[in-house]
Amino acid sequence: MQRNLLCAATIACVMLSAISCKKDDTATLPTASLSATSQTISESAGTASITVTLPSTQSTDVTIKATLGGTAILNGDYQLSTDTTLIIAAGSTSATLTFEIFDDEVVESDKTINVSFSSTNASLTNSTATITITDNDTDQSSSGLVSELTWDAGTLVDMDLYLANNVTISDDAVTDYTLLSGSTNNTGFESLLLSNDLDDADYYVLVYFAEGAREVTYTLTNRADGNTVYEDTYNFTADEEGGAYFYGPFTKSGTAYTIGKAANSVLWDVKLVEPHWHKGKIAK
Ligand SMILES: [Ca+2]
Ligand SMILES: [Ca+2]
Ligand SMILES: [Ca+2]
Repeated sequence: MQRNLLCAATIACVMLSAISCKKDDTATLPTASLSATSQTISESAGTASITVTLPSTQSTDVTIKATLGGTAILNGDYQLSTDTTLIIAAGSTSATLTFEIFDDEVVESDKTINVSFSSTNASLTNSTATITITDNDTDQSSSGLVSELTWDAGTLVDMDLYLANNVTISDDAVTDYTLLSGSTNNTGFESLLLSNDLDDADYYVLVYFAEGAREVTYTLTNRADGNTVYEDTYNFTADEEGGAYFYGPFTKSGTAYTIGKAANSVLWDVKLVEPHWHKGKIAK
């Protein structure tokens, strides 16, 4: 009986102690706040940032994790300049999450970066923030056929667009071509104009996989007179780096464009990868 009473008293003490400790832990969590929960910037802004601030310094590091979402494409529309795990070091009161915003030539809708913050050793006055990126590009489709190249989120890749004519295809391989122009952003999406001013002829758009180390799902959108006329995706593997895909022909007649050799023909007639690429006239 005495033993049972002792056990019951011990259990009660442990429970009280646990409750007491829990209360103390909660009470000591510092409260962090965000510098901006909603901001709107232009695509040309260069950078954007969100700072997490504590009201006073702490004796230990405070860790805040940021999780990204939204319609903006990581490493397409923007890239991270800092890690998504923010550490407010002991003795400091703030840490900043910074983004580089890519200023491409693609006409697109406004996009958002949604950031959710969480922490196991701080409480947050606001746990979400949104950065809205407004587009700054002008539709050129009245001047010709516009091809735009975008891709999925993932590690950074560099893909470029080129325009070629005098393309010679033999046994499903490109043996010669003349390069006319190119759009070569190192970061961000690409846009190319097949101008109404060019001679009537057959043209090809080249998607060149310049640099990257992952499979890429890309979308090539061609627009004439503001309408989408072709759109598709393809998985571009890392071992195809340095290769190009020829899409076409785009047969130009005045301001009208016919895509593919005939109705229902496949848009990409030729898939060109190294070493064939170096038979061409591009010096990268
Ligand atoms: Ca732009
Ligand atoms: Ca744009
Ligand atoms: Ca590029």
